[in-house]
Amino acid sequence: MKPFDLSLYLVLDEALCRPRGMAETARAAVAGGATMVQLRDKHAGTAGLISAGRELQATLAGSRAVLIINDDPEAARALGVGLHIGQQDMQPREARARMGPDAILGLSVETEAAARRVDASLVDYVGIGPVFPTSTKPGHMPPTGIEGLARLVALCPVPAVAIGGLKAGHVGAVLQSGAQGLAVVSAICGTASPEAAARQIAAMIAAWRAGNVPTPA
Ligand code: TZP
Ligand code: MG
Repeated sequence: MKPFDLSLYLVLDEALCRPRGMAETARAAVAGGATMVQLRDKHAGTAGLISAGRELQATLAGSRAVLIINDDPEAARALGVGLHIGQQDMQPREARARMGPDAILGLSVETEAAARRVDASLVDYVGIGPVFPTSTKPGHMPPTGIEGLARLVALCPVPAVAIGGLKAGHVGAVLQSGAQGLAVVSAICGTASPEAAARQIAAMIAAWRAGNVPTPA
């Protein structure tokens, strides 16, 4: 088993992290309980991702948070971290061949057809969504809703993290669906306190797992 924990998965958005910056946002979120951090910057290019990734690695050194790069195997390999790909990116087989057997590989899944195609010998986890409409990803696929999320989770042969429009108040419904965690952008990036925002979600996840139904703030 590769060591990763999908409980609270921060996806960084460079613009939403201003003026604090992605590294400080990630540091604060991890201090608050984020377990994974994905560097997702569609405009950065490989050199930009490697440079931002190095800063994140330095900032997160000593924490248990796992770093993942979106859609750039060359940058992920240079950094020695995991890779997340979407349905429009390279095929999982090619991504796995480029990353080697030990790297964490995540795949976005939006539909039942895509869920049925997930190959557990290639992919380590799936990101399912968007669960709800979100302005963070313009032009996204139709939202799954919580029922759709549960259906897709059940179809996927690997652990799932839910994404899209998720806030602290969704923790119970998301975990009830069978997903192992919540991936969020705006619920942490660009909030007044990314640490407090992460801490609130992480506390609700812990409470739900302990059998206490969390109450939305
Ligand atoms: N993939 C599906 S929805 C989404 C991504 C990257 C954006 C989620 O952003 P937010 O702000 O958590 O709704
Ligand atoms: Mg992509």
